[in-house]
Amino acid sequence: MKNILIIGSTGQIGSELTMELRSRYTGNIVAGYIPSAKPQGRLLESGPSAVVDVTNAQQIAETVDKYNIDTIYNLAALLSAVAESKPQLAWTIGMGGLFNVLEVAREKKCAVFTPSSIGVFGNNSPKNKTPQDTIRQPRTMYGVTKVSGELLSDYYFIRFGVDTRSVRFPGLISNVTPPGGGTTDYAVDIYYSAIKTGKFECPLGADTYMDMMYMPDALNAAITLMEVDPARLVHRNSFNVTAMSFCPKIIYEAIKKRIPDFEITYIIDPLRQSIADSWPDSLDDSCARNEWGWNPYWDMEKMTDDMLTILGERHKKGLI
Ligand code: AKB
Repeated sequence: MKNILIIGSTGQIGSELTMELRSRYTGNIVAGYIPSAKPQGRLLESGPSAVVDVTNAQQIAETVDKYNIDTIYNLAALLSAVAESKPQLAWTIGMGGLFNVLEVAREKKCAVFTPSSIGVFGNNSPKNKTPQDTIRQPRTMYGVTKVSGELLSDYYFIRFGVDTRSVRFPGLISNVTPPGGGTTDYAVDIYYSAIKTGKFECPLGADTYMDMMYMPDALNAAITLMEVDPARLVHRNSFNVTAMSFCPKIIYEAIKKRIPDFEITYIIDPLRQSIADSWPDSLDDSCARNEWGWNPYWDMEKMTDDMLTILGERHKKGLI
């Protein structure tokens, strides 16, 4: 049995991770949310939920006490592009929020998972097969909060023994809750556009490579890492993980094989393009593979079949 609090449970990762945790564990799997993003439907009905704003340490502590929480998944964050338009808020949520979570975890002896990102890397990092331990000098507020978050999480482990663990997620692709304000979002939007209109305006150049992952693998990564025997971990905050690397041209061609009339035009968004250009083309995730058995199931072809099938069915029913 486990008692888990998910902060940011209605977001892109949270909405699926909460359901996955509820399917795997008995105990209180509490969906933490802010009042403007209340859980709906199955997320609301299948387990307890509570207002938990990550910037409010008292709310976190009270919920941890009430449900006897042993593990916190801290998913609250602004994604990379939107963080550039609201850098102060990105810091308040990303770092202020993490500090609150770590302090509560220290006092109440919880384990903590906080997603990091390929955004920790920058123009000075090796571009291909970017290693686990290398230069992390991002020039975005998102990247600054993620690097600082990794350091702070390691500090809480070394100094206070808080069981902090994390992965550097690449772009996440899902057919459930859409992302908002990320640089990799095009790789989700392209599937919706293919199904809904047969046309896509791509905000990134055709040859812009980045790492990506299908959501079921991402959920598995987070849960597997939190389950593994800590004696196996050399690293903690944070592990490179990846499942595939592609550029807009390649994903367009994969969709066009299945929808021959699909069209793409490139209308570059300079902010997203400059962020994408500063991120790795591909990651080396061998430390995650060796230390806790990371091994993704979904590649681009399987994911494309699944995305188009699921979105196609939902479109026929008028749901998207
Ligand atoms: C973003 O694009 O901001 C995120 C990420 C890769 O961290 N999806």
